[in-house]
Amino acid sequence: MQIGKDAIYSQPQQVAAFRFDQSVAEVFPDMIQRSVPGYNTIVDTIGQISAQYAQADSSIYDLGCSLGAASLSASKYIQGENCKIIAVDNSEAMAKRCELHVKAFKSKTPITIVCDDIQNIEVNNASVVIMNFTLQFIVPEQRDDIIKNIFQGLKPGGILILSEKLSHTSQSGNELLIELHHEFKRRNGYSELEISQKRTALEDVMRIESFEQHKTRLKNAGFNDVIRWFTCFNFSSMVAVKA
Ligand code: GEK
Repeated sequence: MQIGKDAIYSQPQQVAAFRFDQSVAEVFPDMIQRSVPGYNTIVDTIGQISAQYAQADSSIYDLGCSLGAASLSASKYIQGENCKIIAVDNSEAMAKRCELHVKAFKSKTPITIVCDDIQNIEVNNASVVIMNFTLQFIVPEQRDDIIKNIFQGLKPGGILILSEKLSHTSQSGNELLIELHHEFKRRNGYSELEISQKRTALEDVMRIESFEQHKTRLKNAGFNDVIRWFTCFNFSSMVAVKA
């Protein structure tokens, strides 16, 4: 499969709200690696954490799977018997490309791709649920129900791996993290125009929250422990454990 370079915002344009359409799916691996600090480390470690918590005869869900990077990492590391991975994305362009991508690999743990909204998915018999930078694209009012649904569908001892872009609670701290992230993007070849047009496109689509807000939601849903295992600038990943 050809992997293109992300030049979506390289020319001045009337910026529309960001969508995970065909043009984004085509350049997605390049886009996410140049935009999310530590993306490769996060994806690889998600596989390792999944292997540690995957229980025999259970399901692993990857909600908002895009091209299936986290699912593939989990399938590479999981050694448990009778595990299956269910990878979900509501973008048809992503799900179709994910199908092609995943087909190219063989592993003990099969991956099934479902093109649907996370909100229509009933999580069942799960030992691991992965949301790698997906919750941030769901309107905040619907996030509590999604996390509760995940908690209900997890087996005892199961986990949710939740990666998110975060806001910081003090304004000056937040500005520092934003500037460090923009510098990361510049060093990866994005121009000032690309950075600012992308920011505009994401303004209403990606509504970020602080670590404290996420932790409170996870605890309210019933999770016992929330471990923040990765942070670089304003990007973090956490593991929430069901006792
Ligand atoms: C990775 N996890 O590479 N239902 C289903 N999918 C959704 C929904 C929804 N309601 N809203 C958004 N998505 C991936 C990266 S990208 C993160 C995840 C990013 C999907 C959307 O179509 C997109 O594919 C994904 O969530 C978010 O490990 O681009 O910053």
